[in-house]
Amino acid sequence: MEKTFYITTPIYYVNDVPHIGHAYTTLACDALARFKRLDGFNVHFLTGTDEHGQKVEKAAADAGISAQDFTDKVSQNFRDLAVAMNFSNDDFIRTTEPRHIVAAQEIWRRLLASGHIYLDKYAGWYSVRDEGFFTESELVDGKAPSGAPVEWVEEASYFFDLSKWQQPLLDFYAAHPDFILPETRRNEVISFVSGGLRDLSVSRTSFNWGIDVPDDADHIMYVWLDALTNYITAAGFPDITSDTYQTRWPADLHMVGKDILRFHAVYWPAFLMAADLPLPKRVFAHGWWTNEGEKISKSLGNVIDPYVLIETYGLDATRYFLLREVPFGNDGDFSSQAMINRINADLANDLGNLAQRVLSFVGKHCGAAVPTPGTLNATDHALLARAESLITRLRYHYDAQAFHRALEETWEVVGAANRYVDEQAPWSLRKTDPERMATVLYTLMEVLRHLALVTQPVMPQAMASLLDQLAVPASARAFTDIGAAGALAAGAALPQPVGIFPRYVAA
Ligand code: ME8
Repeated sequence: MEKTFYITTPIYYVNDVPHIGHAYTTLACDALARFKRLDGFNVHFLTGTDEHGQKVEKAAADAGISAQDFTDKVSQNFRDLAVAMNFSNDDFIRTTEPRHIVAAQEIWRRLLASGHIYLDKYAGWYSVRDEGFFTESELVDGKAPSGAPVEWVEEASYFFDLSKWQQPLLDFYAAHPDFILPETRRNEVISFVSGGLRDLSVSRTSFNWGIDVPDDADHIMYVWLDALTNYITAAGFPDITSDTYQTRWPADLHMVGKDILRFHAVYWPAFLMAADLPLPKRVFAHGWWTNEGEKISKSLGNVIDPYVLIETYGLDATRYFLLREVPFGNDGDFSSQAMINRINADLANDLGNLAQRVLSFVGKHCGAAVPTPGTLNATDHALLARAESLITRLRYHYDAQAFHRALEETWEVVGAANRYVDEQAPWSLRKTDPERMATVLYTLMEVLRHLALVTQPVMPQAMASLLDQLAVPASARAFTDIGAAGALAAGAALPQPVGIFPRYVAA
């Protein structure tokens, strides 16, 4: 049977310009999507924009244009970011698209028909920034827990009977211990749900920018019910008998920031259960970045612009840093010093230098062709075996979204290869034992090939360049080429080597 993998990012609010936080979430998904493709999965990687709601309506009004024109314009910023970051998403969904409006209205009809939605009146606090409802007791100093201002709302509203889903949700979490990760976040959700759930207001009447509630023109759908549904829209819902839906849904992974875990791990599964649809397999909540120790915010003016990072440090170095520096799931602090340290130590020094030394030596002294190895000794075999077996460990780490661990283990092999070069000193074997020199260099090139193959998901361009320099054909860069299957052919001509990771020198 074909192996499939459906992975999603949150859909981003279009009122914001894309910043490091958005880039980070999508980057993590991109690395995982690329890993799975290389590992033979049929991957569907979805991202997009969340375009309805009061927040976007306000932003459009402030910009003095219609909400539709506004969203058309700013949604493009997120597509542009995907190109700049070299994201490999297969689809980009906008909640204003007809396919999504059809899906959102259909899930509404299902919830209504099954008796889980009823008409009443809402009176309570609303935070436009969070697009969330709060009770008096949830407020902190008169604000939402996120610090966002709240306003009093009283209006006719449809409600979803969330209170009835407490036990089914708790049962589901218990039966699927990996549904919410990391574990600390899972515990937070369980304790929140255990505290009891209130029915949720799922329609609004006091503004217009949203999807119409079917058969009741006075109401628009609550933006989170609309937005969460994007994940099944892109899987082909409501055509649930289609091959597309059958192969994609349920999703393998919803990647989100910790700020929106409750929507994904409580509301969304409850909506799906009520609509009699399967639940996604996992929701992973990653942490938040701060900037040089400070919370990132527009008002502080310290928002990190991904374009500036790419321009300053290079795309692949930026991608590497974001996934290597912070244990995935934890909060992390961005500092330019930490970035420079990573670039100069891990990339320029450890991997870059290793590749450069080996390739330029082979270029000069082995006729710019893959050397013909003699018999490999135990040391050679041991190093090669480490490089070849990395994939088993990396599968495990990628499946746990532990990107930092995957990179850490890969760099342990980089370290072992550097020690091997120093010990074997191929440069001094040139005169004394050229056959042994060829064997050592061949072993090193094979190790570099493996390092490049498994690091492609994080640094696709740099690793493509390294594989080009090793004369690995484009058709031999999947994980099935690990080991003897894709071994370098002795005698193959090599191109002129070029550095892959320049040292960062402050301007
Ligand atoms: O919440 N560090 O959209 P949004 C890390 N439209 N990640 C960050 C971050 C930071 N400092 N700031 C933002 C929404 N993020 C809804 C989602 S899904 C059906 C609807 C990331 O534009 C993180 O992934 O506010 C967070 O969850 C997301 O941006 C919020 O994006």
